[in-house]
Amino acid sequence: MTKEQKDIEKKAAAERAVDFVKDGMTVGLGSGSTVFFAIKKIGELVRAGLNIKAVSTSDATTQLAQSEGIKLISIDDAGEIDLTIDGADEADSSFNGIKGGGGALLFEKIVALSSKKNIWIVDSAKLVDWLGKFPLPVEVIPFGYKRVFKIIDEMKLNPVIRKKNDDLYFTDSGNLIFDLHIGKIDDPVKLNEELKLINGIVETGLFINIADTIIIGRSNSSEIINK
Ligand code: DER
Repeated sequence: MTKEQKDIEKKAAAERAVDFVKDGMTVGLGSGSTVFFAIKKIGELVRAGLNIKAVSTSDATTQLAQSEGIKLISIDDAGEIDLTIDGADEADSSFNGIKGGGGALLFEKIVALSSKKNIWIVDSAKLVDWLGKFPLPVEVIPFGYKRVFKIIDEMKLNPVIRKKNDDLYFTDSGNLIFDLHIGKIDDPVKLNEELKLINGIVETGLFINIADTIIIGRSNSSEIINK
């Protein structure tokens, strides 16, 4: 699929997800190129009178939401979030997925876990039979990161430290990302548990049992699947 075709599907899925946003809601805004279309649509509706509060998952989303005139509140002021709309890098038929391609996995997971309902919006290429073709991002604190790298390397999970140009990539929380080139992940639940036991790993991009609904762009239409 070309980038143009993917963008058409992303937009179709994103705009369908915005139909679930209702007046008075507190809405979690994910991050990335698919959520971009949802934030633009929500911005349009806000300017036409929709009254919502939103919680952002990244600096980039904060900037975009502010430029669209969407009222943002902190996650701690939000209490329970009614609905979060986010993208994913891969999603399987058990509604598990990989996120963090854009580096926002930590805040995205915290916002998702604070939400009554989570909708993922994806182009059709992201719906997969099994997770792992997309390298699994894990967020690691900089202190002692080489030790964490060695442990993951010894687990044969093929970590690559994410870089931006030639420099280390840092997340909005000042952490590093390791991208794990695993290939087929046979047991995502077990792998997530194993990784989270390693001191220094802050969060993994495995989102297990979090999405309630996945909206898949299909050409310029969309399909909704519910758990
Ligand atoms: O970084 C992230 O977790 C993003 O949400 C990612 O999973 C989806 O980004 P995309 O919509 O740009 O592909």
